[in-house]
Amino acid sequence: MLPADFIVPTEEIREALAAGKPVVALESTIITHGMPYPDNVETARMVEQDIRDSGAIPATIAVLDGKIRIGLSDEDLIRLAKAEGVMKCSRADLAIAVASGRPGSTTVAATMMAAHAAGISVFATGGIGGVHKGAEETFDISADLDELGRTPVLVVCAGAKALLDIPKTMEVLETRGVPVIAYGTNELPAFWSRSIGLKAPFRMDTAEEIAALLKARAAFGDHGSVLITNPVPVENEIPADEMAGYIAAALEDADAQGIRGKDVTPFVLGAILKLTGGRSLATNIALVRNNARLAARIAAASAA
Ligand code: PSU
Ligand code: MN
Repeated sequence: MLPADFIVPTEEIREALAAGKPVVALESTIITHGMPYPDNVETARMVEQDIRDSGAIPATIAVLDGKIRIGLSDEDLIRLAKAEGVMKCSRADLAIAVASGRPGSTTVAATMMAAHAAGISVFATGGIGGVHKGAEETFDISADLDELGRTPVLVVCAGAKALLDIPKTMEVLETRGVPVIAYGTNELPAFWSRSIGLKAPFRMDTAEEIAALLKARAAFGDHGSVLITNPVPVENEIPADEMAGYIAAALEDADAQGIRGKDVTPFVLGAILKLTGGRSLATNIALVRNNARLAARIAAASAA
């Protein structure tokens, strides 16, 4: 648990949580490191509205002025999107951003930590981090996977990005005890693509089924996440065979330029954006909004 004085929810979110109303957490690394300005700000606003339209209250999480903010005003959002030197905060960085006063955006791992500390149990994102290709050499495995194993916040994503080693990512999730549930499909979605030819471990078709699973997990005192993989809408998909070429080129470029560690994901997303002539951004926006709507329905079904 994080110390309460460092966590500052908005009035609306504090009241909603006290009243047991559905709240959905949102990450902010996608704003600062995942999308260019001004698409990032426009997307963040649309995603918040999608959550409201689907019956829940959005809580975008970020670090500003030494506080973990649960819910951002429009001024805060613009400040974060425009700030220089924003820290990409995973578990290891969150307290550093708080203590130093530097602005920080939260990854899936840090958003889960903050959401849990604030009492929020449903979270929507684009794609989770995972085991990078070549991890047997680099040991580059996202802290998102450990966080999913330990923190009881349900995460709705569109799958792991296909720039990762998805079979290895699935193995680590299984080892960490994270149920991976595909929503409305037997296939494992992979972010830009609805299928990469891998079967999902489990399938569920309604928000109510997922809410019932959350109750069952809580009943046996289980402390870890449930990961929902929600396929990108068909009309916004970029098929896996087409993505494979862009991903290979972007990874080669990253390697040639010596990009390592936490810079890899933002660099590769930027390179893919250029290679696809902006099409990957439209896909990214569509899948985040789709995830936000499903997360809101799960939060609402859990609160009912
Ligand atoms: N998906 C996106 N854009 C992003 C990310 C995911 O479309 O910016 C971010 C998420 O915040 C995720 C993080 O938690 O990348 C993973 O980074 P790393 O691999 O360094 O742990
Ligand atoms: Mn990493």
